Amino acid sequence: MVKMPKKERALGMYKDMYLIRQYEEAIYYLFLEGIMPGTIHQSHGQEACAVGMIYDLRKEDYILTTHRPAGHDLAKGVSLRSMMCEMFGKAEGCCKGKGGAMHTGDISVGAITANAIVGGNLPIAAGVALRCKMLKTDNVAVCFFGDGASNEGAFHEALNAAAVWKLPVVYVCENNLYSATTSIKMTTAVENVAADRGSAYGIPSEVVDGNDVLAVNEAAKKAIKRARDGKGPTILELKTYRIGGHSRNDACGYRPKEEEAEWFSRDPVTTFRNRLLAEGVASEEELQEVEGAILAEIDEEIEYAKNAPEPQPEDALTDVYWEGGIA
Ligand SMILES: Cc1ncc(C[n+]2csc(CCOP(=O)(O)OP(=O)(O)O)c2C)c(N)n1
Repeated sequence: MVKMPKKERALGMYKDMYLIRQYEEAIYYLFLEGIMPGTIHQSHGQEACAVGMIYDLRKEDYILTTHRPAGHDLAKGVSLRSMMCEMFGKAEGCCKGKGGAMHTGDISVGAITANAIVGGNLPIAAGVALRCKMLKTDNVAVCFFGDGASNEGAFHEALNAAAVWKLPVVYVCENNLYSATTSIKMTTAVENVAADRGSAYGIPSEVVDGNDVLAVNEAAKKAIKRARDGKGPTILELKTYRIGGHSRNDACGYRPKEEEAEWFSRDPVTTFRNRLLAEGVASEEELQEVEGAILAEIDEEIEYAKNAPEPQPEDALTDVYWEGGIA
């Protein structure tokens, strides 16, 4: 078990995980009530992956995420207000209301707009890392993807390029055992879908408990340092589990109940909360105060976003490529 860090750092990690959990819970109910348009792919259950990986990144470092981006984006510092406005399709959304749940991000904090094409962000991450290298910065790119994405051709092409060019990129497979509704047992012959394959490209890898924020953070620090030091890419495979369905319409009938119970007993947010209490890092009252402040902030931003201005019809013609250039 990784040693508990100092109080400020430990509480910082807890706050980030709690914010992600509660943001996604709130969004889920707004969808069910029919108040919010579109769909959502929640990352609840996978908060430790986002927070452990991103906690020590600099603002100038980049993340590249997927159709399940909320946790990564919030952890990287995309503002809650701009995330919430994006979910309501409002002009103040991080993508001006044009992206929705699968396309959040904010380049000003290094969160490259999420890419919902499974595996599509892996070669882009190699390109981002190549740019960091060519400009002689020591910034790094961290690229998240699911176990399903590691069966895409783009995964193999990106890994090969990243290895050959020793790119400053960390590839992070959040292995939640399912690609949408299909069990990994039906799609993949190796046990560690990303890590076992890294060796084919000469990339070092590590398999980590993705529900333990401190374990993820230990592995992240090593991989990020390796990338910053010019030693090339690493693959981390974080074993984790979604709490809910693939998207909001999925009741998860395909998952064995015993499997769910086993993983739910290791919920990353409650496990870390219990450890904070057990090791005397924070009292119950302190944690409730932290949690109350986050819940109040989320409520405030929901009200703000509901009343925020809509994009104008002419805005549909900006931020698009056309034959004359970019509008
Ligand atoms: C190229 C491509 N194929 C199929 C889809 C439809 N699709 C969206 S998410 C998903 C499952 C992806 O599974 P995984 O990579 O394991 O990520 P997870 O959903 O588990 O986070 C699929 C098949 C897509 N978006 N892009």
